[in-house]
Amino acid sequence: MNLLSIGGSDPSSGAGIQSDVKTFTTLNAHCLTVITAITSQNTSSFGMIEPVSQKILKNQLDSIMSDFKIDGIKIGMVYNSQIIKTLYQKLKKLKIPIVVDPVIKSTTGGILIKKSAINDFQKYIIPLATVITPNKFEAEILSKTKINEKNTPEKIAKILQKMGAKNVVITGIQTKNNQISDFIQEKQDKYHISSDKISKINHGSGCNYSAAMIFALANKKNIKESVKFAKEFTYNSIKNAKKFGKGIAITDIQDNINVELTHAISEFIEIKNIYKNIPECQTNFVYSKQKPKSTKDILGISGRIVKTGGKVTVAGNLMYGGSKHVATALLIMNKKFPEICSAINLKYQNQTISKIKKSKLLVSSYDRNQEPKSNKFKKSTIEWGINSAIKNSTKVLDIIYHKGDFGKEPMIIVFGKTPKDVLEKISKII
Ligand code: PXL
Repeated sequence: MNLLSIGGSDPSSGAGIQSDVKTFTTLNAHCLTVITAITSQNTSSFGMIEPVSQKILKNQLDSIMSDFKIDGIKIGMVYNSQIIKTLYQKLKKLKIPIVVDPVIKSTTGGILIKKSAINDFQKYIIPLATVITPNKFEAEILSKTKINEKNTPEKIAKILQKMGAKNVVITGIQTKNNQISDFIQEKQDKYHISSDKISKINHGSGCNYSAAMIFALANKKNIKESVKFAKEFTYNSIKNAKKFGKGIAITDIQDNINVELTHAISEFIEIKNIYKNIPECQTNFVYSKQKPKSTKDILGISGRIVKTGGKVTVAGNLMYGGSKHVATALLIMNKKFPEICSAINLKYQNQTISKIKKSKLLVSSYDRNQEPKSNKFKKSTIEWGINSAIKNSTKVLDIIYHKGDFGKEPMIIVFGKTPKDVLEKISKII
């Protein structure tokens, strides 16, 4: 997948083009870039801005657009009217998702768009937007309206929609009780989405949000799914922010493994009635680095996915070494079938077993009663069990189960190449 980021260069690599290269690369998309301006800035202060010439701006766009099939575009910093008009001319006929991140001011106080260009921004850039992602401050400037009891987020979003944005996401609209909520105005629908807030002044979170958003849209996710994905991605990037320089922290993106597993876990817990598939010993969902040497190379949930009544929640954090049992099962499986890097354990239920048998998935089982006594001191039962279940299999197995033992709960483990692969298999058997 090719995603194009159009915006300014930030030499601190906290925001702008450099940040988007990191985001798209982490998400396994190829990042194309068109630079509109060069800034000088660091984590303490903002220096100067030099917009690029029209000639090189047009040339960059032509080079990229004549070669690549572009799946989505993010527009960030556009400093002046000339840049804005050129972008409009080159992009107006495209039929791919475009996320507009209307950046106005940097955290360190740099003004990223000329005041004289705001009208042209409204006229030419906003109509390009499949989604526009202003924060509260940017939404107020663009709509020339202060958000208050009378002028609700909905009213402001509708003003931006009238200017031509198809969907409007106003971020950080309300923060209370350690929650941060975004307001979303789709064509027909409107709603808030809240999530945990981390109070950490940072450089980069706005760029992370809009870049993750275009990635999700280009992957055919709908607006709500894309907002959720962008929020989750940004939450993690802020949580992981580091003081690389002397000033404020720069958001940091974790490895793919973390991003993919986090996303899959949030999809898993939203499956209807999924609590019925959580065993008494709870569930872990794991994802391994390539060629894991031990469970320390396998990411899992430190406190597992837990069932409380009809609700399912994630307890603890994702940690390498965060799972013992499911990670051990995966480790053994991966030794024989190195492409298998993800696994989850589910409650043993007769109805699940019969669905597994009807599906095309490859399944094997082991009987804990068959474990030789001599083994119990050497290896864990699960290690012995998985080994015996895969011993005679030449094909990659999708599922392994056991029926329990005295005082031991029976269990189903679903394996896959990636967490997404595991989720697809789960959807066939529950
Ligand atoms: O975060 C907005 C942003 C976008 N693009 C560039 C920036 C900044 C903030 O500093 O410098 C180039």
